Amino acid sequence: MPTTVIAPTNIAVLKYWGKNPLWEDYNIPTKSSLSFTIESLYTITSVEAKRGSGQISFKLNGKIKEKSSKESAYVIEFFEKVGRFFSFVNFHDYKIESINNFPIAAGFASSASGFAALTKAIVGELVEFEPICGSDVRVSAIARLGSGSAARSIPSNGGFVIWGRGIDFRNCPNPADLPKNELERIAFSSYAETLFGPDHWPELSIIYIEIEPKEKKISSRVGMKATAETNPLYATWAEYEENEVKESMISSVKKRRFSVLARLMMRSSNSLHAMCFGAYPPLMYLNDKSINIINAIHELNAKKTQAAYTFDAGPNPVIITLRRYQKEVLSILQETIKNQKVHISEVGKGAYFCDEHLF
Ligand code: 2P0
Repeated sequence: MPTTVIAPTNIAVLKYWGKNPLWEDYNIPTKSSLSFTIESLYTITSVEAKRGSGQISFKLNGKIKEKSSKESAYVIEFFEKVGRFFSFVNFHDYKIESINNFPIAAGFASSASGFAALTKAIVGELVEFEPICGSDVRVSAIARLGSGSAARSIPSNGGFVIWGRGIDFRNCPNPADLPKNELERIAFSSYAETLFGPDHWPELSIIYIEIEPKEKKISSRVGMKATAETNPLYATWAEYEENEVKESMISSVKKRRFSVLARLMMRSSNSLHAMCFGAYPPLMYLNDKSINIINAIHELNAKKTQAAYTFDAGPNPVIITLRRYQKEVLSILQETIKNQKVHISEVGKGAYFCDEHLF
């Protein structure tokens, strides 16, 4: 029988955008990020491991993914990285099946829930992980090797999550120079943890709008590298968010101060897209509908702050509001964007094991 996990996706309000150049292979970020766990967008993954030589079969949303496919390449690369630290992983064959309940790669962080579900299922399936992965901290750092944002979908309590950068990208050792134990210590120093569970702020409501379900042209992985390498303001921005924004945002959530959170998160989203536009050639993930949403929300907030938007590497907005404002926010959104799919969710828990299997 396989091991099956459901992992929700997460939406960052303080964004991850760029890897520590020396630790790029390990997805160690240049800066910390903060996210909410989204209850209703998730991946379900079943994994069965048998003694073998590392053969992987991977089915995604009902279709077998050939070895040459981009999705399989990511999964194979992930196993290779995990196998560097935990060699027993290399001595099994894996049957993997995964289903997402939302569009892939359109800026709704499918790699986050995908790699979180896969990691937790592998850890649950291989008994050798039992003494190693006693807490979510280690599982989160392993998920990070697959995709950075996946680290934030692991903490079981979900809610409002911080993914710490672990080391400062401007002053850190080169992994090539380190003995194995030191390399391991640093590689596992960047992980995500729940700061406040989903019950902390039950009034929060998350609205996401599918304005563009198609796959984005430039992946986050490629886009963040281009931004870090070609935007001369990049390092200053990363340090600014790490040192000047992070604590204020945590405090706004701790005290449930919606207007402060709203301002900080909209500014963080805007500055991410400004960073992208400042890359060369410029990267543009937003489209005219995204801009209309931004304008409509600022207009709505002119009297009283009722909603805040955030955009990942795509044009689809995720809007955070309070339940008492939800009706008005939805009516503004309907007027601005007609005939688009609108979904509403709550902040939820993190990844968990499930008894219903996909095969
Ligand atoms: C985030 N995004 O914080 C940011 C905001 C997109 C924009 O995390 O290369 O797919 O696999 O580590 O995790 C998307 O980046 O990138 C992302 P990899 P990932 O949610």
